[in-house]
Amino acid sequence: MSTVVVTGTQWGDEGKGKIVDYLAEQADIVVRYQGGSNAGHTVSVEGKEFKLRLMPSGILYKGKRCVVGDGVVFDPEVLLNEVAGLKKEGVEIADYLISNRAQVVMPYHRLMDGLEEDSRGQLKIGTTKRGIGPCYMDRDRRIGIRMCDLIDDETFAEKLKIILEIKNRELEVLYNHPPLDYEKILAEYRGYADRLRPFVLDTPSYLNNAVKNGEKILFEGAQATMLDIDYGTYPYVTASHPISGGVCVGAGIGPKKIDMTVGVVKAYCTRVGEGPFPTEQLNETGNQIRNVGHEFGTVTGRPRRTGWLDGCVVKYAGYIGSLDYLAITRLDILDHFDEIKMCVAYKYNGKIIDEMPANLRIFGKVEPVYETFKGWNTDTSSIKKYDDLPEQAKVYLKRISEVADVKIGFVSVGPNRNQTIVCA
Ligand code: 2SA
Ligand code: GDP
Ligand code: MG
Repeated sequence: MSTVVVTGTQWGDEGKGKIVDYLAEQADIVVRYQGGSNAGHTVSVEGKEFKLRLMPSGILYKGKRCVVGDGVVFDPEVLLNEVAGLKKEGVEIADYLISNRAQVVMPYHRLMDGLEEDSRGQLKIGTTKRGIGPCYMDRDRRIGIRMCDLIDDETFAEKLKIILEIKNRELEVLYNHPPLDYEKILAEYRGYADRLRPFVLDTPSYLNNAVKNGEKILFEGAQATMLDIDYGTYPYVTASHPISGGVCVGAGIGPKKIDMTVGVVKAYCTRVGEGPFPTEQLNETGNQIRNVGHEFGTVTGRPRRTGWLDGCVVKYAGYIGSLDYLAITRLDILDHFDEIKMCVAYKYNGKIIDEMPANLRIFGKVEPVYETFKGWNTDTSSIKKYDDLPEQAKVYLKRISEVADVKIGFVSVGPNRNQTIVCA
């Protein structure tokens, strides 16, 4: 397979970073195609933990090329700090490339993300406040600044002048906020431009040539299907397309060039931020999952909401993303539960419903229909073969695959590379 896409099937934090890192050994190039520094992808290598935000998770192997694609909203300060941090940890940074079409996250995006969140009342989303939504919004208003603008001194100075006037007006009228200083932002971002210029190029042409030459490319999704701007639990979603289709628009690769799609499924379910979550457990079980699984936001440190696996969500992600395989992660976190539940259908007004409700008032009221599984009460974290997993764990995994109607490709039983079972 020369092109593989890895996406999240739930509400994020399924362990995409771990699976991408595992698969990256076979890849030549690893590409991020959407989102930005809202992502927190944790990768453990030889006991050391790396938290990646903008840099693709292939960076921890020597010699892999990493690409930040067109669909990413790119915060230069975050990436430069990330590179410095990785170098400090002794990671040898090979090639990394940034699309000349990627939108740049500006200080007013981060500022407005926070101001808007605080003024939205019941429509508060619980964003990461990294400027993601405001940056995509400016792209769509066609007042965004792209990397090709940033590295062109004259264009950048002109665009920033006009756009900052608009932004300062909005800051004053909407939030009674004092204006941001043009010269200060210009100087700061010119500094980033000088450091990043050598890495900026036309990544669609680079990637399409790589496909033609038979190189192996791994596309790394951030966030997940249920946070997709169109297919997720709108409006409690992020502002991009984390689904596999997002690769086409976010990396400039046509659908015919995608060979394989892998959806990452956490063996239970979590969500950060607001919005409905039918299988949420606001009880001792939920606390137990959070405590055993250390479920806290990688970027913001927020406690994650926790609950049982929602098979309806995984099934939905399966067809929205044309998934070939599931990678089921964090099975080991369920090792010591006497009883495990999985939602296999939704009931609304007493009737089973087949579709994922678009209307959040309905989605907020669906009743999960649960199947109950006996726990396996066995440590799975050092198991290397599917056949060696406890029988009860296999019953649970088989049922996930049946409900989702997608084959299982991988089972992960710990954060490290060698805690990955290949099934297909
Ligand atoms: P945003 O900042 O505009 O993308 O927020 C919109 C919604 O998307 C959710 N979102 C996430 N959900 C899970 N994990 C994410 N990354 C971090 C992590 C989050 C953190 O790895 O833990 O540290 O809190 C992520 N990024 C965005 C967000 O919660 C909103 O619901
Ligand atoms: P991502 O955003 O989807 O990459 O996921 P996060 O990095 O935010 O959260 C997943 C966490 O689970 C990280 O700390 C990973 O190191 C860890 N992880 C991944 N797979 C496994 C697994 O199978 N078992 C355990 N115990 N931890 C895992
Ligand atoms: Mg994460």
